[in-house]
Amino acid sequence: MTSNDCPEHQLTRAEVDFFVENGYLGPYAAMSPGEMAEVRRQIETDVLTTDGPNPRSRAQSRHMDQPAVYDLATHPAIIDRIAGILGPDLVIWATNFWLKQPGGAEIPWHQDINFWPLEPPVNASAWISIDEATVENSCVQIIPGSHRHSLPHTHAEDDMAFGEMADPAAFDASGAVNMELQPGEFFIFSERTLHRSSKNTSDKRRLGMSVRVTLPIVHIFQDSAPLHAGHTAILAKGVDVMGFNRYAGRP
Ligand SMILES: O=C(O)CCC(=O)C(=O)O
Repeated sequence: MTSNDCPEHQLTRAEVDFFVENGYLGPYAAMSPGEMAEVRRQIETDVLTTDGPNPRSRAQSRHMDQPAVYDLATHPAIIDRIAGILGPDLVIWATNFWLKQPGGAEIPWHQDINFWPLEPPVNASAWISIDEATVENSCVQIIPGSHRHSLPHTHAEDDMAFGEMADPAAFDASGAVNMELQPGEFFIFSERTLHRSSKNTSDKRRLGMSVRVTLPIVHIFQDSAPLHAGHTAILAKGVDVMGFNRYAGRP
């Protein structure tokens, strides 16, 4: 699918400068909380309780088998804004749901690129809130400016959701920002922006989805965690003259 540029989604110079300086942008609304309530219902019935194309995880690559996920990932409010950062030719190479039930474990500070074999390492992610995400139910936090350096990662602690985390000695988290979002809102961040979410100590579920967007010139190696045999990407905008990826349309 190719989305048409909509003037209201075009980034201003000030927004691009903010992203360059801080490594994130937003929040923006892709849809209203009422519209997201309908998408949430489809995700609850068609995605969370069914097997998808990735045999390792129901949470990954559901753009391949679920129209609602494809439509959310390719939403023009998201893709047009990412085009303001990465340019006119965009590849959605992964989608991941982030379901954090009450009691759900801390996701430690990390830079996504530590886990991804993208070459060259270029990616902009959008994290879209499906439930309301607040400090109470463990919204994502980011550290502005942390995208300027690659940081060493080390073993995470046993009670954390990931096996690796950014070395706590290598960064200062005192300027962390809470990305509190209403359902249907999203923010954009780079492949190196440090982010985390705390343990969900509330009694409210927190569900979001990340859309991972790169360029046709980037090789996405097949052992990357979200990928699997038969994985297909989405040419979300523009053209791909490189031919590295397998693409599929709306399922
Ligand atoms: O949802 C979370 O708590 C973590 C999200 C994340 O790590 C990501 O989108 O890369």
